[in-house]
Amino acid sequence: MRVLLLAVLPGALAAQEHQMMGHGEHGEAGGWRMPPMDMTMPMVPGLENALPPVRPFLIGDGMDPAMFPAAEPSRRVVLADGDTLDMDVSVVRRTIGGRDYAMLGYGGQYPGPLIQADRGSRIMVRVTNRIQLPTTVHWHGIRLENRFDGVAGLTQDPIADGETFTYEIDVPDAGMFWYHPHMREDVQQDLGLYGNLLVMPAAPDYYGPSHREELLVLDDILIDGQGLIPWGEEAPTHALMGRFGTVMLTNGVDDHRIEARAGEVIRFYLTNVANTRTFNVRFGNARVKLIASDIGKFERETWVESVVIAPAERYVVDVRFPEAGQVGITNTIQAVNHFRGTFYPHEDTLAVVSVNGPAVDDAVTQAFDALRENRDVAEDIEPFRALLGKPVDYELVTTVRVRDLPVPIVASMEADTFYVPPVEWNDGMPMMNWLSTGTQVTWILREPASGRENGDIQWRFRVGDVVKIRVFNDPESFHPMNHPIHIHGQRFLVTERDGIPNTNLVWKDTTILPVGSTMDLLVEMSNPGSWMVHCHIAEHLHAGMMFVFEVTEE
Ligand SMILES: [Cu+2]
Repeated sequence: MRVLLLAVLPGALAAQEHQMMGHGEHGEAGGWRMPPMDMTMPMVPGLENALPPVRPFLIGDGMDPAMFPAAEPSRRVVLADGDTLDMDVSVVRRTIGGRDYAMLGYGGQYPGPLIQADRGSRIMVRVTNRIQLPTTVHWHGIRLENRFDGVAGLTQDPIADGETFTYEIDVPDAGMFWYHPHMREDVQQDLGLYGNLLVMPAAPDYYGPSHREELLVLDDILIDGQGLIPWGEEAPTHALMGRFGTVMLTNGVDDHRIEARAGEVIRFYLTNVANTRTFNVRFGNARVKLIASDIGKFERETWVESVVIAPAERYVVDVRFPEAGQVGITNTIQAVNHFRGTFYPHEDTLAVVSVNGPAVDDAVTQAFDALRENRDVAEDIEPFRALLGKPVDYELVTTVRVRDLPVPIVASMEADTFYVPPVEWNDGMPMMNWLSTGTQVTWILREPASGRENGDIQWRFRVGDVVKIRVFNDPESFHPMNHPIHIHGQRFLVTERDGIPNTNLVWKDTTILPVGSTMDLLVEMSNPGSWMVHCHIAEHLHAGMMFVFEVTEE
């Protein structure tokens, strides 16, 4: 297979690597510029002048970013039962790496306002659209009333420029949730439309003790020396692997800093809002305790080396910083070079923690050493315990189909499947990925039993049904990739992966399916309506990877 790969790379690799730096001539053709590429990744011959077959799109195109108001850092808004928040969607100026960009913001903030509400309350968010793109807001992971789920064309009409839509949001579960558009997420979410919704538990000791809380909203953005790389107007670019960024953003900035004291226990709420990047988050030499995920706590706390967080997932960890000094919060991965078939260690800094004195050593510091068993979670799961081993009700397979891709891409990709990693931690083939659009690539959720795919899948359930769904990520497909699978409006348990039962359960709304892997999801159909199942890689979603199921009242 390597032979075929080299056959489409005539000439010495070394010679090609010298072509890597200047792709300026691409700037003319309709505003497309080739995304930056790593020096170790050669250009594929035959693609030197290729462009994505869609029009390039930038927000506020041609306008000086100075025309737009500067976005402000996210602020916390505490809403009591019945309160309403007014939040507009607008073009804002953001400064990243010392450069100004026209981007989008909720309430003029980056990320959008941190909305805090008590579990069991109902809050209203009145969204006014002040951008030319139609939009909606999806309340990710919240088991709310279907008509407020924010899915354009399914639960509501798009909110047009100048229009307002009021979301009434019931929050039945404690945890960290988030909100984002459910229209062209690959563009709108990437441009900054995301924020957290923190639902506070009733019990004061729901979590163990900590000194304080920090949010880590993880994102990346694709920028070169000239600015933002345009998005595809009619369909997403980067449809094969999703749009990986070149600059890491934590809470919307590329230089996030946190002050801490030695011995301090900080509770970190992690949310991955990136289009496609899965992060492997490490906290240097600090000890990390895994507490909770999407919809509440784990059955028991565990010590972890790192946290793997796929797009749209949330994790909650307690971290104790042992001593004074600088600690990097990093994305520590095994990157892949698809041309060489090689893996190499890579680290991105997501934030820097400055740990200073005087040291803290109080009851909270001491309590950190203990791991809690969460009896409340075990009791909540108890009614489902007998169903964990039930037979599979429905099966899905993930695969991909391509048409009209340039021949060099197809040839390289076919060669490439020889060393495809279970998780694509980085973009190991930036040019081919960029050139593949949603017009050429169809990502598929296929139901083998019916032969139906994506929107043709027809599932109907009743409230109270508990359904086991097996999902298999076919490694033999043209270009397999990991998929974060998201189910709207319900909660599920991952009962097993690759035949190994999960012994520390947690309620989820999104979970990652690596290449070649099989996972079983036990879904509680608790919420009536029309709900989506989809891959949360924004480009995969807009390359077809979704369907709708119905849940009806008794
Ligand atoms: Cu996907």
